[in-house]
Amino acid sequence: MPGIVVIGTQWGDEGKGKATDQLGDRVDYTVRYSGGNNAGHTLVVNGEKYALHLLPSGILNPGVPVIGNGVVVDLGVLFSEIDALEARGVDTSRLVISANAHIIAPYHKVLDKVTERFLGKRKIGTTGRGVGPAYADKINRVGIRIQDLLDEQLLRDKVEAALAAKNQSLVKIYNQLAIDPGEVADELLSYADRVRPMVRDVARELNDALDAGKLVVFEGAQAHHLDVDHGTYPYVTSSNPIAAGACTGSGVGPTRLDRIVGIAKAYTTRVGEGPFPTELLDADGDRLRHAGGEFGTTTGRPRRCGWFDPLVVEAACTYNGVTDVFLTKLDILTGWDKIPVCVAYDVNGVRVETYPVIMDDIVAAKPIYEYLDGWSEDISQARSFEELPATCQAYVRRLEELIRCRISGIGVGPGREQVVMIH
Ligand code: 2SA
Ligand code: GDP
Ligand code: MG
Repeated sequence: MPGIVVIGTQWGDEGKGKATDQLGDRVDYTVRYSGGNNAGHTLVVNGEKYALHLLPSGILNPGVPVIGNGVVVDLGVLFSEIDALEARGVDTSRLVISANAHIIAPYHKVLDKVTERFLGKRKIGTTGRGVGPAYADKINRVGIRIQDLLDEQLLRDKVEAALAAKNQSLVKIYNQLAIDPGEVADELLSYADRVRPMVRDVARELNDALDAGKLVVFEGAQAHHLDVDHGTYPYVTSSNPIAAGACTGSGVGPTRLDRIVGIAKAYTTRVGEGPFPTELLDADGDRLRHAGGEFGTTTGRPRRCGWFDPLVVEAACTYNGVTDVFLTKLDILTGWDKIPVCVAYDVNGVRVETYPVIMDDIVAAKPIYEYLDGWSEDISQARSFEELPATCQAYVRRLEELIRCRISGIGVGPGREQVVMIH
């Protein structure tokens, strides 16, 4: 089983970081392949909490942490994250970065904020980290790549070219001051000496590792329904967090992927704008938010909360070829008398049993619920499926039927050891 991908099956924050970390010491490489420091992956190891934004969760394990070409890198964030981990005694010296990864430049952060403001009520609710504008430049072929840091004149020319048109719109459309290309280039170049030893041909290194039978884990950020191609467009992130993104974002072919683990939270959350059929705007939503600590790991924004939506998760499992699902935060559902689970949508009077492709239908979808029995016992100490209360087991089995995919593991708490594996 050398190539494993871990992806989110909902709208993010399912617990991908913990699930990746869980694969543990046997992992040789952990690869981030999409997104940037918009991600927030929280891990609790020996009671210590680590919130990672850009670095792969494997940084806490002995293997090699990798930033693939599909990631956009804010160099300031990269080094402050490295320095903060080093200060806590974590060895980050094995980190490698693809020469082809793109850089989030200071002007991308400015553009992210002003374009959101400009959109007004149509805003996306981005994290404001410059991620969308950096990917836009990549696709527009005016991006700055990690390898450009190795050639000062090339970097200066590219920054100047990238800023020419942007300064026009910053001044004329967004009423902002023009940005000085020389200052931007100086700032980026100030990181060059620290970056140089980490720069690699990541695609070659990963393929060699897979040839040698090493275990490579591709750690998704965000989730299927935030994917720019398959998510609730335009309320998505500007990259491909789906499993196929592991290939484009790191340089391995689809035949190298042996297992696709879909991470699903036992209820649903979303942060940012966009449709969310099972969202609870009442006291039940508040109860889930507070029980689950549902606040953005990166921005601190309260996450929108709702009941488990199997239509959402089934679509993600199907379109990603998910082999098995890891169900997280089941412990958070302890204490409800009845737990609603959505079995279909009412879309303008029509019963719909699979996730719709037309955005208007997703917006119009009203959940039709089935009510499962809850449980009151503390399950956080359970380590086998049989130790879970009968109604809790029945909840898991019913979700498995509805998402049409095997559940292979369950999270019963934030700690590394708080898992129940199902064989
Ligand atoms: P962006 O910044 O361009 O990627 O925003 C576009 C949309 O993608 C959503 N998005 C996220 N959704 C959930 N979690 C994310 N990471 C952080 C976390 C979020 C936070 O772990 O909690 O702290 O707010 C994440 N990153 C991007 C975003 O909300 C927009 O809907
Ligand atoms: P990610 O972006 O998918 O990695 O998820 P986040 O780290 O943003 O959010 C998941 C949160 O849930 C983190 O605070 C984790 O520590 C926590 N978590 C993960 N799995 C479990 C679990 O099974 N139970 C509980 N109670 N917390 C969990
Ligand atoms: Mg997160």
